[in-house]
Amino acid sequence: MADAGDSLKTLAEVVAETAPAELVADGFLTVVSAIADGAKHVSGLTRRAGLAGMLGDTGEVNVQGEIVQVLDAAGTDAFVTSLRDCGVVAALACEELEDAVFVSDAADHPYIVLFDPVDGSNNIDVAVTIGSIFAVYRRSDDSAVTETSLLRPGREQCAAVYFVYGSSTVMVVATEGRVDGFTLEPTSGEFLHSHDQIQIPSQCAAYSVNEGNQSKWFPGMQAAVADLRAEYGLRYVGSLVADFHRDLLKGGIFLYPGDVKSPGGKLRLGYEANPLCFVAEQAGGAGTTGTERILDVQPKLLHQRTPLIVGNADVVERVVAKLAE
Ligand code: AHM
Ligand code: MG
Repeated sequence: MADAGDSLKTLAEVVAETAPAELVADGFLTVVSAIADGAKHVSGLTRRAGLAGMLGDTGEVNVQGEIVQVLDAAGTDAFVTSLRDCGVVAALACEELEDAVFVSDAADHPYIVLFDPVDGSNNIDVAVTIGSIFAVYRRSDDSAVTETSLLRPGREQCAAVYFVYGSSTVMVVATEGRVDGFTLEPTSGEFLHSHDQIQIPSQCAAYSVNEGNQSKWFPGMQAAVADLRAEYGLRYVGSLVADFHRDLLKGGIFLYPGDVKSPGGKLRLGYEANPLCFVAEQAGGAGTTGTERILDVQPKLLHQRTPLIVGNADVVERVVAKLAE
């Protein structure tokens, strides 16, 4: 029986045809392929986690103060290796590593990548959807790359990529004005073009927040979520990338606010908020801290955290207005 996948374009074909010409000329396909290769490896480990020794933790604590899961460490190794060795990445930074990795200052290494290798680590051991998230920048000039070169506002991203390792493995690639989805065909190992030019649906279908934190929220956020609760259903996976992916395809809003315990929020600006807000904006959505567009925040620290509200633009606006009351 013919499979629908037989007629679908590959990731390489779509990127070559649709990515901005100046990116393609500068090796963009090489970066995207390096990211995809790492993700295929992580997807394979995820699918047989309990058989491949990928459950449990390493006993170590990372720079975020979080216990490192075995898959976090394996994912970090896979993506650091594929990006460092791909030949066009100047520097990279990862949620799991305290320091950035500097690869080359040569002009033919024009890309900088910030990433979360395994998002939703708490869900690994219970076989719930997890993912990986990437922010891609072009160097602003040919001068030596330092940690300051990595502290870029999200609006300067040239692309953002994420993966969900869920009921299928899906890759989403966003460049200026365009978002496409690709599904991993397990037999050939190819990502095939399954979601053409994604736009967030105009109707918000659900809100997504850890309601267990309600007592710690500031009064404005309590009022804003009460407003959402009165109108929408609740969906919360507890893996940001999975919650975001559902919102992108079905309409929705995701919130992880600051609270009295962590006023600066939990999620990371560079590895999580910036890339997902870039995707959201290219798909017609919006992302904010509550007072500022996420993509305009000037990072001061590599591992900076941020409050995050992202999804349907009109509903994000409604939350911002409630917070300002
Ligand atoms: P991480 O697994 O990369 O450390 O990400 C943090 C995760 C997000 O995926 C998710 O949205 C959030 O933390 C869930 O937090 P909580 O368990 O506090 O609701
Ligand atoms: Mg994460």
